[in-house]
Amino acid sequence: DQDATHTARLLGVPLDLGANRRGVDMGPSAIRYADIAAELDAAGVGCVDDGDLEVPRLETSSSAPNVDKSDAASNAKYLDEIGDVTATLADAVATTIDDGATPLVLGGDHAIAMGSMFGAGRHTDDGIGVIWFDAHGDYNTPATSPSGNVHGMPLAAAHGRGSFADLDWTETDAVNEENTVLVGIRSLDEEEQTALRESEVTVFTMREIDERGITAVVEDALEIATDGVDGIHVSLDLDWLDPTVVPGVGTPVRGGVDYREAHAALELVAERDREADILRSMDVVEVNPILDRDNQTAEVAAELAASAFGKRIL
Ligand code: 6HN
Ligand code: MN
Ligand code: MN
Ligand code: MN
Repeated sequence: DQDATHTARLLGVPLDLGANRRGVDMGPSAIRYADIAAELDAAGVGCVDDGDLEVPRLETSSSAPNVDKSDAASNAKYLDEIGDVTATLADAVATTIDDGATPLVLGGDHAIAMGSMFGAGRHTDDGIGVIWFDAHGDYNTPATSPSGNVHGMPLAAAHGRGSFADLDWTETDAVNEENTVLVGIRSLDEEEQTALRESEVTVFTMREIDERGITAVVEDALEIATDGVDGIHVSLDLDWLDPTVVPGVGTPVRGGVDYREAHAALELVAERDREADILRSMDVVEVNPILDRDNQTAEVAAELAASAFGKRIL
């Protein structure tokens, strides 16, 4: 008997303007094809599919990337277009939560997490915590990013860092820095490292997982993320896992968690949610079907989302 209490609402965001490799725009289709609805159903979770958000496409977009390397503040490709998508997604996520359901946002590149977090943070008294499962920190700002790709910046945007504080579409009050936890990190740019060190963010690198094991680390992450907040947003970048398990990601980094560790982590999220109803929203991002083999990365994405929403073996 499954006792999950959520209704999941699937929201596809086929955005790829935040990444340097094409293909993640097909992520929502691939995850649906991997039968995420059936996975959630097996978890006893009601699932409504709200379809895909309309997003600007590179092919039909008249605008250039808008990148100006000489001006630190505008070193972010397609930031205006991504800002529009972010604002639309934030509204959709906030409305879904107000309706009593739990948004499960399917990416798309990781830039979309800005919309998820801004929406999840609305209408809260004490703000939200975030658990960020990723190989990367995604803590660059336009001024620090070596690539100019916005998918390397969403968490810094949520904390209102750098020039993100000045943009009218960012909502930076509700995502609490001290309740933000990165798990499984193994690739940080130099200035990203400095920013994280000086922040109140907790970073559990792969080293902590090696030393203490995934369950101890995720228990700690949950403790920190849920402390005094109205709920948490869980952001799952598929490149968190080892590339041997998930070939279909655009920015693979060796030495990630394996399939069982990933499941254990997301099952712990579900367990804590059963105890204390902490899960406010989730996104699953960076699935790139062009680089995938037999849709296995999308299948892993669907399975891990179901685990987070309460799928149990017994
Ligand atoms: N992701 N730190 C690199 C950058 O370009 O800023 C990589 C970012 C990867 C982002 O995987 O979501
Ligand atoms: Mn990543
Ligand atoms: Mn990421
Ligand atoms: Mn719950």
